[in-house]
Amino acid sequence: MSGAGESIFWLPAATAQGRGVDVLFLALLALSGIIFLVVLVLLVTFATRYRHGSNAPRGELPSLARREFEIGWTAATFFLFVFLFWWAGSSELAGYSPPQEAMEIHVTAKQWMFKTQHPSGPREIDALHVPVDTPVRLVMTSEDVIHSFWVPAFRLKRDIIPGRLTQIWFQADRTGSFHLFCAELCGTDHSEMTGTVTVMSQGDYAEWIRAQPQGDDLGEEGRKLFVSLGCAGCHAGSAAVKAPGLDGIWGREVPLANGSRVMVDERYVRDSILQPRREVAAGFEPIMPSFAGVVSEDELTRLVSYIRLAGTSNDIGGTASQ
Ligand code: HEC
Ligand SMILES: [Cu+2]
Repeated sequence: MSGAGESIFWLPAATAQGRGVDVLFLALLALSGIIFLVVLVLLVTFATRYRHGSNAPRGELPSLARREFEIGWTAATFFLFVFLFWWAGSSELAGYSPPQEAMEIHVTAKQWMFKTQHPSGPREIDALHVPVDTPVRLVMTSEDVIHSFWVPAFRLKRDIIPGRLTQIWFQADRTGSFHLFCAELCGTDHSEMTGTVTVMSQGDYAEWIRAQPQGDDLGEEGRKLFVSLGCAGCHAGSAAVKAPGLDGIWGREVPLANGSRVMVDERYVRDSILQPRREVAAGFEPIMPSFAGVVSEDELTRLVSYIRLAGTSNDIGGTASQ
């Protein structure tokens, strides 16, 4: 909300990605400006030179290689546009591939607030605290309608869609607080759906996290749900029902009954819980009930975290007996 070089015309970018967007924007502006000027000058020149009654020559056009001229400018424009497409496309695509080590924050949007949760548990409403110079991956979903997560200073905007997980990532390189807006008209109080992203030094962030009320982390909350919703009754090693063990499946490819293979990630686990018939694991009966309408988005996030972490903590089999 404050920073060096700020003016009413220009909000300085607080991420490297953001500065890349700025360069692209300025380049497009300059290019359009140049083309506008060239067209304007030619228009005025010709309109004056060939105005009614002027004695400018009006005979045959000079035979100066007209075909080459046409081919030349058409090709030049074509390659210019291909280059612009590549430039904008690659900068946009970079926003889809977060670095492996990125810190993961869960965002759940609803009318009319953003709820965020840190990997170690702390939650915030309409606020997000993150450390500077650290890649942060946002895994987002909505409890009701489409919202959009927009931080102008990061040049970052992505829709948050009910029933789906969307991701973006950023790495802030300046500390400070920055506006967060919902950028998708989502109902009466859409304009009030705002918040603040606070970028802190690494030390301040560690201290901030320590000062938060200590709840369970996402994985632990997920473990409790896994037991209370009855998942463990089928999926635990000791269960009488024949269901696949979920321990360590995260990030692996599993075979499906239809012969294809699928990567176990957020999308797959989510769909397995909500639409178990869609992708049935090979060698198992499709007896898992759908939990659509039973588990909330928040609960899904926790279950997914639990299954992901179970690969490292190795405790899915043990939970049923507890
Ligand atoms: C009635 C027993 C039963 C219950 C209850 C149950 N599941 Fe399942 N689950 C299965 C069976 C059987 C399969 C394998 C067939 C299939 O993919 O539908 C499966 C598949 C899965 C898969 C895909 C695993 C793979 O290897 O492809 C996931 C993830 C999963 N369940 C998670 C859960 C979660 C989370 C819950 C609780 C919210 C749950 N299940 C509740 C029986 C159950
Ligand atoms: Cu909204």
